[in-house]
Amino acid sequence: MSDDPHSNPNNYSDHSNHARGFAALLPHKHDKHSDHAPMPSKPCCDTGGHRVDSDGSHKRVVFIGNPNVGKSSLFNAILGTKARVMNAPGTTVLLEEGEYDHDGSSWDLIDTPGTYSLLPLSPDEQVAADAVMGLDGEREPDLIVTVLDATNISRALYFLAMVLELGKPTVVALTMNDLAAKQGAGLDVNKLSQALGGVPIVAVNGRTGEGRARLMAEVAAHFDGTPMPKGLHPIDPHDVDVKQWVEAGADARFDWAARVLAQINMQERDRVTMSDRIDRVLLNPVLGILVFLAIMFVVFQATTSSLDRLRIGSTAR
Ligand SMILES: Nc1nc2c(ncn2[C@@H]2O[C@H](COP(=O)(O)OP(=O)(O)O)[C@@H](O)[C@H]2O)c(=O)[nH]1
Ligand SMILES: [Mg+2]
Repeated sequence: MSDDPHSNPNNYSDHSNHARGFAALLPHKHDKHSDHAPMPSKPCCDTGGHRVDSDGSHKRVVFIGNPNVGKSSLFNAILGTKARVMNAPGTTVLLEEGEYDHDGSSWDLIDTPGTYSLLPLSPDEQVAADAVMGLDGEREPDLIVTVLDATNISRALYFLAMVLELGKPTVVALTMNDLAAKQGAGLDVNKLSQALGGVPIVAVNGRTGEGRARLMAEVAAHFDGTPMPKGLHPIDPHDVDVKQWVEAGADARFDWAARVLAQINMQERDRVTMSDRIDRVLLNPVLGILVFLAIMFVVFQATTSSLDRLRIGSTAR
C-alpha cells in the first residue's frame, strides 16, 4: 500500500525503502536579521515571466529534498513576496524562484519539486535532479541547500549522501525538529554536523520560518566549499552515467548513513506513516488473511441481504 514509487525495485534502484530497514535543511529582505519576524504573505504567481538573473551573474542556490520535508514553506519564509512560480524550461513543471539580497549581493534561490533520488522517476523529479546537478541546460548551483526531515533521519541521510557526492558546497536545513522532539527523537545538530565531518547544519522550522537567518548566514559563509564526509566519494554528474552512479553507490550510502546514525547514537527510527501501519497488518501472513476473509464475509453479507430485500419486494407485488 506504499505510495512511494521508489519502493518498487523494478522501477528504480534508489532504495528509499531499502531491504536493510531504512524505511524509510533567509530571511525576507526586510527581516533578514530576525528569525522570529512575522511570516511574509503568500508569493505571487508568474507562470509566463522571465527567469531571475538572466545574465547569470548572481550566485545560484538550489533547495532540494524529499517531498513534504518543508522546502517550500522554508523557501517562502525566506523570500516572501519575492518568490515567483515559473515553468521549468521546456516543461510544464512549476518551480519557485526569487532574488534574495544578502549584505549587498543578490543570490538566486530556486525551490525544486520533492524527490527521493537524483535518479528521477517522474518529470518533477527530473526537474529537481537537473537543477541540482546542472544538467540539461540548467545552470550549475553555486550552493545546495539540502532540506532534511528530522523525523525521517535515515532516509534523509541516504538522500544527503547523494547530494554530497556532487561535491558542491552544501548546507543542510533540518526541519521538523519540533515533531522529532515530541517523539523523543530530537537531534543534536552539532553532534550530527560533527558526524558528517563538518557539513554545516541549521535547525529550522519551515512552518514558522524560525532559523532562516542562521541558515542564510551559513549559506553566505560556505560558497567556497563544504567538507566531503569520510566514506563518500565525489563525482562529476557531467562525466558519469547518473543511473549507474546512483545504483552502484546505494549500498555504500546506506552503510555510510548507518555509521553516521551510530555515531550520534540514533537507531534507524523513522516516522511511521498510516500507510506503513496498514502495510504491516495487510502484509502479515496471518492478519492479512483474516482481514481478507473479513472483507469477503462483509461483501457476501451485503450482497445476500440486498438480494433478499429485492426478492421480498418482488413477491410482495
Ligand atoms: N511541524 C512542522 N511542520 C512543518 C515544518 N516545516 C514545514 N512544515 C509543514 O509540513 C508540510 C509540508 O511542507 P512543504 O513546505 O509543502 O513541503 P515540501 O513538499 O518539502 O515543499 C506543511 O504543512 C508545512 O506547514 C516544521 O519544521 N515543523
Ligand atoms: Mg514544495
